[in-house]
Amino acid sequence: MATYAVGDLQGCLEPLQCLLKQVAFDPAHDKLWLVGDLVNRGPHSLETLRFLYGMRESLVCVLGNHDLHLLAAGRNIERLKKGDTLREILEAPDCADLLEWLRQQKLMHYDEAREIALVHAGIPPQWSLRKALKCAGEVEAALRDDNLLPPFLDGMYGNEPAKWNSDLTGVDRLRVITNYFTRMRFCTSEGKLELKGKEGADSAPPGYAPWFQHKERKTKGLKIIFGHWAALEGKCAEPGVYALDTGCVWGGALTLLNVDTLQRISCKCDERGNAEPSVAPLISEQTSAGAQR
Ligand SMILES: [Mn+2]
Repeated sequence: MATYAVGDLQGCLEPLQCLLKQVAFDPAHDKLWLVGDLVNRGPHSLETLRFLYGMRESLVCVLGNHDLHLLAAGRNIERLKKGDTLREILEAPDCADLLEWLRQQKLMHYDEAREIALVHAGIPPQWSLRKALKCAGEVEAALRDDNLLPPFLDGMYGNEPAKWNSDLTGVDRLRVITNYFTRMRFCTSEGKLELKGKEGADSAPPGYAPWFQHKERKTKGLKIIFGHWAALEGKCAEPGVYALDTGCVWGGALTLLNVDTLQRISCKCDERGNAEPSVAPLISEQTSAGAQR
């Protein structure tokens, strides 16, 4: 019985299958945690979603911004943008089943025994574990509620409010929670978001820093696995914080992390997000918590 976490798939099925084969993944006994962004941009979004749906009993999945975009486009196909590769899902005969499964997934998973959290983008510095779980739960409840889902999906886009405030209500409240969990990279120590920057950790605008780097971050001591930030190239110097997006869809690699041993395996990808067959998966050990170079 092993538990693995895998980085942003973005419709890259080949490298996922390559890695699962490499570790002899057994869906009957092993668990796979997904950091979200299962689909979009890559070559096989529909096949990836079907593959995951077929092994859903073995998965723990948190949603990313692209997954929420798929759910919103499922309500209104006009929301598809240039570069999106989601149309094949929306036109598939099993679309309803796939999207119904997707909306049941979480924004944050917490494994109590291991004291590890799984999120797509991050947890803002001003939130404790308890607060983060409570806020994630509010969005998860909206996703599962037939009456709350449409106004949430219609109103979730946008960068404001930039900062959490417990007095927020309605869709504004859900939007800032969603932006923290699924889009955040840089913020202030009070959790004011800067959502434009996508470059590396050292490219923060003045007054901002990567969410995990703030000294007073309330989830210090908790292990956190996250994706979303391909420019980090899987590197995060913050102890106990594990970056898993290694940009498979951008000609990088897909990375699988053994949650218990912290061993990483990567499958190199070509610029279309397919596995490069000539390159054997790279295995790297992570002995100390944190620094992964
Ligand atoms: Mn993302």
